[in-house]
Amino acid sequence: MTFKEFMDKVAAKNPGEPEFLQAVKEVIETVWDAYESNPRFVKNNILERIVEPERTIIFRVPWMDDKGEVHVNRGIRVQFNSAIGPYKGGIRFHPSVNLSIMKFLGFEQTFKNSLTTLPMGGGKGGSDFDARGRSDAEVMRFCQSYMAELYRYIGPNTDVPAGDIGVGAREIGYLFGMYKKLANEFTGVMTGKGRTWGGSLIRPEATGFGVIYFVQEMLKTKGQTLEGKKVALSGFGNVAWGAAQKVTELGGKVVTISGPDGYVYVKDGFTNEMIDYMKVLRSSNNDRVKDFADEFPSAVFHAGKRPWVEKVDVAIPAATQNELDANDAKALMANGVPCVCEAANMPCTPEAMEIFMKAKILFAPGKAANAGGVATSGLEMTQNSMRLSWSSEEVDEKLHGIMRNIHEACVASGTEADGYINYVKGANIAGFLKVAEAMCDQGIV
Ligand code: NDP
Ligand code: 2IT
Repeated sequence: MTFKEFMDKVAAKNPGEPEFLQAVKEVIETVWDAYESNPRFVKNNILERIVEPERTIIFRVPWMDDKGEVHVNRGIRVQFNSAIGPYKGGIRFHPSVNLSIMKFLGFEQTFKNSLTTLPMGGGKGGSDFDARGRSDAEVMRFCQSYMAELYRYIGPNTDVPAGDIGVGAREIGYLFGMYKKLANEFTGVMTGKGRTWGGSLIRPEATGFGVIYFVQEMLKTKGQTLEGKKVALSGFGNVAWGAAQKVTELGGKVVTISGPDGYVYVKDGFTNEMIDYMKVLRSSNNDRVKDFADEFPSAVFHAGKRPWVEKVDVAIPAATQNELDANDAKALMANGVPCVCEAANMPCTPEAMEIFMKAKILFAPGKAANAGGVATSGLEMTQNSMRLSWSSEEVDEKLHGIMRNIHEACVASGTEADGYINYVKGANIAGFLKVAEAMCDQGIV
């Protein structure tokens, strides 16, 4: 079979799933040669098996609002691959959630988790629930209804969900509480838990910290550091917040964050007070970064625009999939950007990625750079199993080590003849090989 024939087959089997097909194409294209040259993989038909989720659960989530009106949302959990460990991956609550998005995320998660070197398979879940304007009690009832169905399919050795867009500490609390009640078991079935009930220190910051540790390694390949560098972030959520903290701590300057209404620019870099305010903004269930500019006079608000028009040293998309397109990439390149690192999952469109990689600038994919979040979830699972908790320093040190290892794995599998580090290829090959070998070892299941 040629690569085109393979993709045509996957497209015919998964109609109306553009994000899933985009993710499959990117991964399979880069591992194609490694696959074809391995007779064991071919004999076991690993490629066709690896793009098919092991199980997909779709369920009704009915709930009542504060006025007594009944609403129905759709719940999804894609248990994508359990070759190297229990399914592991976040839950996303956002009105845009659909099967295509869940499948792309579960697919990506499989390779990301493999890169962490921890024993975790890939999964993802979510719902099209929109928390905007909803009271705390409404969010709680929704989470309880969601878990009332999901609890049958998960468990500490089966599937361990965590947070993602729209699912933070509050939602994890409500989801975990309902699981505990239904299963009559206090166990590490979710990660991102509160500190007093089994959560790991550093987990809230881990994704953002990990991204910046990865950026440090990328810059090191050019003999550079983050000191004095201007960094553009998009989004204003959990990941952007963690990244902003670490950039600032390392002497870099965060100059932008963004929301659906536009972006804000702070010429001299975010202060710690501004970084703290990002959390306030996120937990307000309000998606306007204009409020940030109203709060801080030194922040300039640009309505309806994305931050990629600014001249920066490092661009870090940290909001959502396909948020940085070819025009944005051209704008960044016109300003001579030397480094782009994905913090969100698949934030750059394929056209944007091509522009960066053709120009041979430093470019890292989300599945490598944002793996620190799930890696720290893996560390939370370990602590839960051992029934003890590590200090912040211990967790941070392990996280840092994992991010350095992922960088090394990308260099080892992705360095091209002219010395250019193709991080996309490196991450995909390193992540794929381990899962494919495990699938071969375990027979046709
Ligand atoms: P948050 O919910 O904390 O923040 C998400 C941000 O993205 C918000 O600014 C949100 O604004 C924006 N956003 C979400 N969906 C859309 C959309 N369809 N269009 C435009 N903007 C959107 O989520 P996180 O910070 O946790 O997640 C950010 C990214 O990082 C996601 O891609 C996620 O998958 C990825 N990620 C998260 C990890 C984690 O540990 N949390 C780990 C690894 C990756 P609004 O909702 O108001 O539209
Ligand atoms: O995309 C991701 O890696 C996450 N949302 C984190 C998943 C996890 O299980 O911690």
